Amino acid sequence: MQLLDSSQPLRSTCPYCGVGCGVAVNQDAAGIQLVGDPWHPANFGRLCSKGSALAETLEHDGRLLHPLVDGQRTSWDEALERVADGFSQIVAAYGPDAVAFYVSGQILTEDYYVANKLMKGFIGSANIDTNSRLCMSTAVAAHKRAFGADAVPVCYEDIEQADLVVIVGSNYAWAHPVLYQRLAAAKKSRPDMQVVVVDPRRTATCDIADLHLAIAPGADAYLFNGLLHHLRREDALALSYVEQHVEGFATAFEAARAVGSIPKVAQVCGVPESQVGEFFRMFARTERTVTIFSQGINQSSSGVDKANAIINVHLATGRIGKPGMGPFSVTGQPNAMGGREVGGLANQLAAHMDFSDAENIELVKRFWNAPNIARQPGLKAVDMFQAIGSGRIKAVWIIGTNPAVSLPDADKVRAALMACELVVVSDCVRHTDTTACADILLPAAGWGEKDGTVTNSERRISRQRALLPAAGEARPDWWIISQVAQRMGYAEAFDYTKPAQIFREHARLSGFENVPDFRSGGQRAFDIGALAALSDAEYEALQPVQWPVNSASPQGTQRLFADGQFYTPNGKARMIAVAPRLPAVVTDSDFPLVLNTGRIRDQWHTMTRTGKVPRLSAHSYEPYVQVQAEDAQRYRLQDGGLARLTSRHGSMLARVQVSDDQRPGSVFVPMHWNDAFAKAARVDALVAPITDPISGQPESKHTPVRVAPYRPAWQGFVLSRKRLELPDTSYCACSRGTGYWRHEIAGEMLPGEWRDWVQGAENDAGEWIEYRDAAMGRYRAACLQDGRLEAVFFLAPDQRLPEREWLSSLFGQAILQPAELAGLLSARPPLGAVSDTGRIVCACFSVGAKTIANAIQTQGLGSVEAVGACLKAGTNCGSCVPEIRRILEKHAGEQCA
Ligand SMILES: Nc1nc2c(c(=O)[nH]1)N[C@H]1C(S)=C(S)[C@@H](COP(=O)(O)OP(=O)(O)OC[C@H]3O[C@@H](n4cnc5c(=O)[nH]c(N)nc54)[C@H](O)[C@@H]3O)O[C@H]1N2
Ligand SMILES: Nc1nc2c(c(=O)[nH]1)N[C@H]1C(S)=C(S)[C@@H](COP(=O)(O)OP(=O)(O)OC[C@H]3O[C@@H](n4cnc5c(=O)[nH]c(N)nc54)[C@H](O)[C@@H]3O)O[C@H]1N2
Ligand code: SF4
Ligand SMILES: [Mo]
Repeated sequence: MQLLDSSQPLRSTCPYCGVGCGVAVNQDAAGIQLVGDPWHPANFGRLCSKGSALAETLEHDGRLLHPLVDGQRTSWDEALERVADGFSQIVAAYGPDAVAFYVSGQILTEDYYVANKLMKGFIGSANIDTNSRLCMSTAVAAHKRAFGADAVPVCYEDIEQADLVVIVGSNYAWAHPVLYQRLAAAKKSRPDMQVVVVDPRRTATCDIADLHLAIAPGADAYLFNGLLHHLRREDALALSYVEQHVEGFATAFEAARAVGSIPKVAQVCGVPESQVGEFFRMFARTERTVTIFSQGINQSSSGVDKANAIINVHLATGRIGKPGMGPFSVTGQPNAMGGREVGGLANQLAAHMDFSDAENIELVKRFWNAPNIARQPGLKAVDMFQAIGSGRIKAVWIIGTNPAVSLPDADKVRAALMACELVVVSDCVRHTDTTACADILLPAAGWGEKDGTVTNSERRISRQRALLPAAGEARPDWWIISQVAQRMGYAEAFDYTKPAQIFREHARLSGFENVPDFRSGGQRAFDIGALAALSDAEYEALQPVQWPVNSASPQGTQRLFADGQFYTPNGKARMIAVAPRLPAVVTDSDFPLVLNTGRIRDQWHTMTRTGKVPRLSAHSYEPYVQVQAEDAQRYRLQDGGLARLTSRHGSMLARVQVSDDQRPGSVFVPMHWNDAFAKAARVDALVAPITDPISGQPESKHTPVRVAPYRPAWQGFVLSRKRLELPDTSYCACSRGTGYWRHEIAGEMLPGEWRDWVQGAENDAGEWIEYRDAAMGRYRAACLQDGRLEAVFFLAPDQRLPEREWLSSLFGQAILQPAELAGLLSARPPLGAVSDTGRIVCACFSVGAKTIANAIQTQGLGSVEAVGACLKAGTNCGSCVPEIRRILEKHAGEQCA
């Protein structure tokens, strides 16, 4: 692989989370080297485990390399023609609302702008929605209600400058690792700084928490209403600020008072009174407070109200617009913000304008010279897929997202796509659960191959730059969409030849008939008018900058609302009267547990990129369900056994992890696994398609389920150089190791003869050795070729199987030694071999839990730093530090040195 320019480090932005870290990429004799960009203001050189493994995702294996129509390779011309014709014909026959785009917070602003313009200005429907509906739409709606615009008040420095950081419904340590590290470093240097975590689970984020409120699922609005009431009683409000800059206080306060005082709040939140009291007192006495919130708030049927209950306490205390304070909705995807800026949600129009104002519609129509401007909001994601299912929408183009995995009620979503007349999917990857439903597949250029901009959580616009030539015939999304638009008859409005041209148009629209200073009548917060005149060279060299960037703030804007003026008609912020509600569907005797879902440390969403990287797949290699110990007992679930989870909508299988991090009555399952990596492991098949009435965001965190032990006829694992298609398994989870694939499997049907089954799966003409214990139902086999290990199979009637670590290490060898061969089928390493490292904790240096525990015990290590000095674990990206500390806590006092 050869960089486009290897004479100097190329700078770009990480394509994963909304922290938006800068990266610098170089090439030397050893290959492509990628490090954190020391100059980028989001990360100052830091990267997390995912970011630091980016270079390992660049190989072309698994990529979609050519356009495919009905599974057959075609030319771009043919494929684009087919898409344009398909959409045009359906629009002509059934009207523009019979088609839809479903796009993503992972495409670049330029891609997003073009897709939105085509649907809303030219096709004439607002049926373009995005996976941000599942992610940030709640925060968008709450910001608009409170501030009159979707504008994030704070910047990253505020987190470091705060004296109290409240983290609500966010597993910051795993989902925004570099920001978490900035916070952890600030707390270390200022130990008086306090951190409170509000989350039903004990997460890695609790590592630095002074207080963890393990709140009952969905109860957050009671907590924040209770806080508002408490602040009033304690005379801790900024009443003169409220007087001058806020409206709606009286009704918001009345609603809050209904929640009652601390004992009542504690009861409904399921948290000890003392903890609620402690939190309220901390909040009351600490002026510099930042409240971070994320999917534990947003993904809820009352998410908008919850977010406003949080914003209310900041407005009532005047803690906004000043250093070290403010409500902070952190964004998930790298360009969640960019999508909001172009107006890519179905209820937005463009550049912070929506359909509520006829003048805005005329303004956008004039600017685009649009023949068919949409005048009504389109369908939000969940409704859009229901309309696809009912046949109301007949053609859909999916760009940069994997809805067959990530939307609620995912089995229905998949069925809807299978039945839809025309499904076009643009992706970088050939085989995903969604590409499996497509009629036409368009190969998109991936990260490192395309140029454009993204906006991070603190409104900072950064460049993603092309580092490498595109794989195969892949093309950037903006190009693909523009080509289709041209073929639909809109040649002039979509004659784009480069992203800089699109960016300039987008910047111009943001400033079009907008007054740079909103205090003198400008209405739109999003204004980057000052960037409209960038030359191509200036765009190429664009440095990270925070919007607004206009004639009033040509260098960008670090913090909003410093002067207490908001984007509402009278300039005042609005407090909202919130009547708290619990999750829409409650548990009952059939479905007695609450299913909570979310992220793990080293995987990104549906794993299309992170799943390719061995060191990111070692920390968690199987879908799992975390269950609290008494619940495990009650439902007869065994740690390490398999379980079936069932809701009213679907079911799945997962490995049981018994853990006291979990609240009784609540279970947690990662959102990541899907058919491309597992069998029967899509958690969204279970999630109810219930949404917030204002934002349309699904309640992905609180689905009632039951969990029962799953006892298959046999279980086993296969380690193999190739990825295998295994016959007759009811459960399978594949993960990539260094030089091999790991398959954890289970099945209902015992094959007549294991040898045939095994050799049918690994159909290489190798040399086979086998061991069978018919009485115990155990079978083991290995395939070798010229002394090199090709595959091992371990099959048993239950989960009692040997550790995989030593066996996997044998794939690193060209020839097995006699002692290794002798121990192979008993999984017994020769004396002195590194055998069982345990589950990998440190992804950067591949250090396992058992190695760490062992070093703590034998060498008397007493701190994270000591573990780092001894094993290197935790010394690179730092993502594993919370886990190392927990291992230390567990083994404290066991030292035998
Ligand atoms: N490693 C990794 N990082 C990522 C991503 C990834 O896929 N992998 N994805 C990115 C994206 S797109 C997003 S949106 C962000 C999401 O980032 P986060 O929102 O931090 O991640 P989640 O794990 O979805 O959920 C956060 C927490 O909400 C808690 N929660 C559940 N119910 C409740 C409740 O009722 N109240 C409260 N207070 N908490 C609750 C969960 O237990 C969970 O710990 O992460 C981004 N970063
Ligand atoms: N149960 C449950 N469900 C959830 C969530 C949850 O917490 N719980 N979280 C929700 C949230 S917050 C989010 S953001 C979604 C995420 O869910 P998705 O968006 O469905 O997940 P990804 O795996 O990120 O999908 C991105 C796809 O785009 C492809 N891709 C990458 N780069 C490009 C590009 O440049 N161009 C194109 N055309 N394709 C590209 C990738 O290969 C991949 O197939 O999941 C949501 N679903
Ligand atoms: S925190 Fe990690 S995933 Fe997020 S942008 Fe930075 S390096 Fe990428
Ligand atoms: Mo997200």
